[in-house]
Amino acid sequence: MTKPLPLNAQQLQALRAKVPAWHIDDQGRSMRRVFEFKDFDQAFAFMTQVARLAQQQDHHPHWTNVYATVEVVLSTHEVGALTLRDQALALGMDQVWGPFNP
Ligand code: H2B
Repeated sequence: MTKPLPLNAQQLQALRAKVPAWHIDDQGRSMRRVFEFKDFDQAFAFMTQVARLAQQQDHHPHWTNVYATVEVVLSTHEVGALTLRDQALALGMDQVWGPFNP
């Protein structure tokens, strides 16, 4: 796979509009979202679905799970910045989240 490009300022603005629930750092290096579930079972079911998506996209989240909370940080390690790969994974995660939203 060819090396992806960091998102430029205009692309970062567009990304903010597409995924308003995510916090994007000022330098555009990473984006973060905390997902809160009903219980551990729901949190883990979400992670299982996202894990499959990440494998399909060959792009993987940095995440932690504590009981019903999943904290996610996305960044493209290869370039040390946000790229379209992070955008695609964030959009996918927001979609997976839909039915879990209490
Ligand atoms: N995930 C993330 N978040 N950043 C990467 O740079 C990355 C990845 N690289 N998943 C991928 C896998 C790379 O190792 C493979 C070979 O494409």
